[in-house]
Amino acid sequence: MHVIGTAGHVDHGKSSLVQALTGTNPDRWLEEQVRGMTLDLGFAHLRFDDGLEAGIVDVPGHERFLHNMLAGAAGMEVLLLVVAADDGVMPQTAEHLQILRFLNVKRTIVALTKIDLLAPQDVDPARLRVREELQGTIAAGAPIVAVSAATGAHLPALKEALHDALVSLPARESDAPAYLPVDRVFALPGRGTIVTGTLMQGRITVGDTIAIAPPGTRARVRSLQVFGAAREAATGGTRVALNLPGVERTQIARGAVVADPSFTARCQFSVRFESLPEAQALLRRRTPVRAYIGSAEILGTLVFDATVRLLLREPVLAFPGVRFVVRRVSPKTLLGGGEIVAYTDERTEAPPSAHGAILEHLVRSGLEPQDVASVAFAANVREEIAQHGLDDLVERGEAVALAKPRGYLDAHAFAQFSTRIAGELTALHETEPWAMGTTSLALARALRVNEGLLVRLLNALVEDGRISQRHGYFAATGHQPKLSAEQRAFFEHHVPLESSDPFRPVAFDDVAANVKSATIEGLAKAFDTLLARGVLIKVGDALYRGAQIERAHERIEAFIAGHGRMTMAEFRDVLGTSRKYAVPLLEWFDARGITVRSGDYRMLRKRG
Ligand SMILES: Nc1nc2c(ncn2[C@@H]2O[C@H](COP(=O)(O)OP(=O)(O)OP(=O)(O)O)[C@@H](O)[C@H]2O)c(=O)[nH]1
Ligand SMILES: [Mg+2]
Repeated sequence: MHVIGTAGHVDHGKSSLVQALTGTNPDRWLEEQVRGMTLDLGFAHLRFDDGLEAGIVDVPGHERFLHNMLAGAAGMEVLLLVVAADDGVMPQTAEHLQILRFLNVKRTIVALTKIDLLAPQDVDPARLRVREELQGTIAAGAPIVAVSAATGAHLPALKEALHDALVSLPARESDAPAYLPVDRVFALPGRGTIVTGTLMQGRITVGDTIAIAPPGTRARVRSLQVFGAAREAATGGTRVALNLPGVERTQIARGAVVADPSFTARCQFSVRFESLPEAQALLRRRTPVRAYIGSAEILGTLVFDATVRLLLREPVLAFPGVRFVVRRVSPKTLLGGGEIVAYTDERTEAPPSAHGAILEHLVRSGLEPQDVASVAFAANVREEIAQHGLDDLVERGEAVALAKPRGYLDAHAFAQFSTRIAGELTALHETEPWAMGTTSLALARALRVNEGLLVRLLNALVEDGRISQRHGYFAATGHQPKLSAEQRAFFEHHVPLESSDPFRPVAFDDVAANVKSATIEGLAKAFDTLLARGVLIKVGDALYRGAQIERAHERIEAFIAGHGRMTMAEFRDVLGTSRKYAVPLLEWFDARGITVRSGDYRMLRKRG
């Protein structure tokens, strides 16, 4: 059997179409029916005249409920993409398609619905437009059936298209071990806990012992239903309800997996990962993510080394070939998806309990770095065990180590903080493009955090390459200060280059006074930027342009190369300047390790 899944923009008519096709309203919650909007996954059963059957998973279109759509998306093999004829392809139509390209969809049928709202002659143009808008997606080239759930027009044609798609699918593997991501859990009086989900592969028979993870327990299947009817067994591709007595309703939730007991839950996987082109700029060597695997949403880190690894905060029961999707932690931008290739942890169970206690302590501490002693105390373990656990968590990308003094933070708190910092810096660069960035003190004030702590956090961000630090200023990575036209004109005027006297500087104090009295916006910061970047250089009381210093440097090197050494008088003559400027300038070169003094002479400092 196979599962059909709906997808499409909010209000485009997905649930209405499922009801029209099956007679079941997939909006099973009262709130959904009152609001006329799908909030959570809905389920229905499609029966064909020839006895063929399929399960339908209906998803919410509203972007706020995308996590629910994701919980149902992995089970879909036939996609019923619903596009309202009066609206066309909209943002969530596109987003759903992007998600599904990473998962298990093998056939797509497009329902161009609500055609009763269009004049008959407008239906074909609408179909052409949608065909064009779907170019480059997994729905490109899919059959487009124009229908109306309201009038029932062409529903038989849609049903036939779905039938064709279903029968053309390869059969699911039933020899494989059972794997069923749980999407619904409820309890029935006198029966106990019932879980439902799409059996992705394998076979489950009444009486089987199955593993449930989390919580990592086992249970016996007391009874089993398919489409509301009791069965002895179910095979891959079937929507199944399992009665699991002895398992508390509260022990198990959507996201859990019911599977063959030979499987164990793991935290670390090597993966094949494909990023969405527009998400590439958001990926770092270690990128905190929300991973969607089966019906679960789990926080973790995507690590790009020689291979790509997915390190999860909680163990998940998955195995090579299982597909996944990842989103950013916040905002929840879709990043990409892929397939699990192998396990990379030898751990067969959840991480040692100390890890959990350590991480919990870090999570509770938020942005307050914790030292080993306080972690050991909180987790009630010896310090060396705490240290070992912390090192492991850092390696797995779940904790971040800060220096001076050594301290540890929860990686997700740190990631959120780094998003805040990046936002603050970007806003700052927009309002003051001429500034190098900002100081830790100014940032601490803006963010209302303690400066000492902030500096440690900033240093960790710099080390990660998430922000940059130059000359005491913090800036977004890649920020290049740019002066305004007025600022540039000011410095052209006040620090002139005279061709008749190319090494003549201006008095630093004069320029500083003019900067102060001028009314040009941001001038003082622009001045700082020019000094920090060496466009202007202060030597003693004098202010030079960087280009002048560079040329002076060249002349010194050329002279000493020819003469072996150079006196102060020679230096003055070479530059055609006066002693007043020559002395501080040569001392400046001494201080930078370009020249070295020996008695009355300067030589070039030997390199290396
Ligand atoms: N005229 C007309 N209205 C329709 C048709 N199909 C659905 N509608 C109306 O469109 C609105 C949205 O329909 P739903 O089926 O709830 O849409 P949905 O895609 O399931 O919405 P979400 O699940 O919230 O994303 C409702 O008011 C329906 O009555 C149709 O074929 N013709
Ligand atoms: Mg709906």
